Amino acid sequence: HGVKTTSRTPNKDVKEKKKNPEKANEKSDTNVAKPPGPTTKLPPGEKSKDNSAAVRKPGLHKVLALDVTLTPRDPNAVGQFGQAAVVASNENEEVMKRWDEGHFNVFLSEQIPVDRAIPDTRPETCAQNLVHDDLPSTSVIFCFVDEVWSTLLRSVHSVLNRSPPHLLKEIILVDDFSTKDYLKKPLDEYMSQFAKVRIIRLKERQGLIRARIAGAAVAKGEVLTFLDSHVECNVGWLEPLLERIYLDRKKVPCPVIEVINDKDMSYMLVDNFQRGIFKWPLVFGWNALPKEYIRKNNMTISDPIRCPVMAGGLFSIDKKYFYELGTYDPGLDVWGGENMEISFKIWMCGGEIEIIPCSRVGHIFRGQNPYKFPKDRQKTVERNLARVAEVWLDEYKDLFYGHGYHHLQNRNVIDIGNLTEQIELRKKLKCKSFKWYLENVYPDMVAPLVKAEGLVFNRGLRKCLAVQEGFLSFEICDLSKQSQHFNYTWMRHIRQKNLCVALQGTDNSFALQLCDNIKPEQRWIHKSANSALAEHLITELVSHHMCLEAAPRGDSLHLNPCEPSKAFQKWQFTHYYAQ
Ligand code: LR7
Ligand code: MN
Repeated sequence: HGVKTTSRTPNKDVKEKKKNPEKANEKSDTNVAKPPGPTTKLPPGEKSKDNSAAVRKPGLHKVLALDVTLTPRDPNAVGQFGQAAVVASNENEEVMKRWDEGHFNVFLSEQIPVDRAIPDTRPETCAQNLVHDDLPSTSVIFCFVDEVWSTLLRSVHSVLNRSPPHLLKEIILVDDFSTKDYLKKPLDEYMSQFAKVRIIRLKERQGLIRARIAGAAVAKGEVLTFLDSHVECNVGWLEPLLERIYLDRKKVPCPVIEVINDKDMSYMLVDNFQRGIFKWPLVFGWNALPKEYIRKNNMTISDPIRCPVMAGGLFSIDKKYFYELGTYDPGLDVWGGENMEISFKIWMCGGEIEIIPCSRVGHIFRGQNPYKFPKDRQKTVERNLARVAEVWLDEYKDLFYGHGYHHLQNRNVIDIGNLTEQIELRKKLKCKSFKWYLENVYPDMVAPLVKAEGLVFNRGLRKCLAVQEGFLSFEICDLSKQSQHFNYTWMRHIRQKNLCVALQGTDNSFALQLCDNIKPEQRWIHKSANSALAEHLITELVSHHMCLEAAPRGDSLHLNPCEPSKAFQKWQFTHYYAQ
């Protein structure tokens, strides 16, 4: 729960789309990605350290398809042109041995040039698109902890090789207290070849959220571009992102995230028209834009796609704007939830999140995090999400807690830290409500505030639950009587105003109590129509199944062992919104 499980499903293997690389008769001096590597030669095109922009007249130009690797030094190298690479069967053991270093094919990655070419997967019109001559410059920020050497280098090279130099202010590597030796001196030495690359070392493990904040703090570019440390930026990736910010500084553009296969390292295309969404309880996912929406807006495959939430790792944002938004909540730890936080914050406080199809970056999707969590992984992510829910979801936070996170509300057990500053920030920025966000940004999201409501009909008794002078009773059902109206909430409460049906004391009696999210005696499980105990109200107070039952004379309520066919244990609400 609450853990990002989405791995993108690629649609086609791009190599089929691509013409065969012409044979070049260069010598094979492949820059293999073996650590520690400082002795390896520079790929061509990276020798010049100063690429300061010539004086340009403001105007428009075609997106620069800068790619020194279009005619790579070694066209026959393993994995060249983003193709799948195979490992000889006698090397399989080695592959498995190295796998856990990064939770992908580390062995293979080392044999692939750090500056390999990848297929240009942009929609065809992208190369013809015009962008402004005077785009803002960017600092590219890579945070990493114990990243694999070859992928870290390939990430950096892809930015150096495929970004117009005058737009790339610098590359900032934020080392989040890595434990590997090759990321210390050898990395310093290797990166010292590149005037634009700076390394920042955190003195203790901060997690990716605070590591990004640390990177932003020293960045000199007008725009911040965050990337994961195992990516390959594609041809022409940068300008379309910067162009959006140039047009409106409150736009937060993301590239299309393509798939670098974790087994064979091939570069794979993903489906068009995908946007980032979330499902309860704040689980990120991809989903295709509704066909109608595409038609209604006359969208082509290269048009920006508005996204309710971003995946998290890859985006550009105007630096000043990032600070106006208060960066990230620095109380978020290690990994997870920060993509929800920044997404809600951007939309609710006046910005926009877009995927830009003309900007494409490959990312290695891994089955597991290859680094340690200082505390329990699950608990870390849950706590982060609870912070986000408390600050941004308003009354909808019940939907978050109601989807398997009831236990998170017990602040005696789970300390989610102080939220005052975050709540103050939201007020200061005069951000809109979560209701506004749902209605305007993510209208196809189903988010009923209660699971069911109306009369609570007992099948055996054929009467309805009612409140009379503060006590529970039964009456002839009458929709017009407010005393018979109850909500069945995400907190699993049977609720009328601020009163909840509760099991009281040890003598099996019932009462109305002030609703309290933590008390198990107020929680009733009401199962879906096609389960064995459908319509029953099962108390959460005891571990074995005990059900709420009406006495046949209708003068009292009891708690009895659940029986699937017992009509006096069956309760029905008038309207159901969710199960
Ligand atoms: O403690 C840490 N310190 C770090 O510096 C933990 C991680 N990191 C670094 C890490 O080395 C990596 O470069 O932070 C980066 C992201 O960590 P990953 O690659 O383990 O994350 P992920 O790709 O599994 O997860 C996605 O969700 C995260 C939620 O917190 C972040 O937002 C990631 O950036 C994000 N990645 C993407 O959006 C790429 C596409 C994945 C999808 C969907
Ligand atoms: Mn990642």
